[in-house]
Amino acid sequence: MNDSHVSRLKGSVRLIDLPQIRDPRGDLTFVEGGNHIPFDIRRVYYLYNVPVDAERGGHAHRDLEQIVFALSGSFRMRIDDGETKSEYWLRDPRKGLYISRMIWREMDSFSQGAVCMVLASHRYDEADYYRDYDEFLAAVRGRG
Ligand code: T46
Repeated sequence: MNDSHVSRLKGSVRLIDLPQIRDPRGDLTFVEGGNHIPFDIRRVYYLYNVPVDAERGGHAHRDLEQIVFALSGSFRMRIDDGETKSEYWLRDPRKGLYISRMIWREMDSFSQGAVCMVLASHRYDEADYYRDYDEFLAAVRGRG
């Protein structure tokens, strides 16, 4: 591992804190385009009814940037830039995990009733995916 790879993962994957309005009626958090999010939001999707033993992800994106939230419950995100691996447990709806392009991600350990919401920089495009890890590694190391 060298410093350039460490800093690539540091800059490419980070937690984003959203505001929280505390209220006895229930808390409120909001997301503003052009303020909290480092890209224009072109798509929102969410995962729900996820079995606790499910494994999702297992891919990287050529261009897509995303921010992943656990709106309810919790799950683990394993992150890999081709050199450095890390993991995040998402369980706080105020904290989103920003993931830039060319980062492999895997998701597991979903709690019962977990809801994952994702803000994405582009509309869905299967051609943007690396779904084969070796192909991703070759690309990220400059051979793809
Ligand atoms: C990611 C993680 C967090 C669509 O038609 N439109 C969409 O917007 C999406 C996201 C998926 N799909 C179709 C493509 C597949 O036929 O839904 C099916 C399941 O997609 P996938 O296996 O990619 O789902 P996950 O949960 O493994 O991954 C998704 C996102 O694809 C991915 O970008 O980072 O959630």
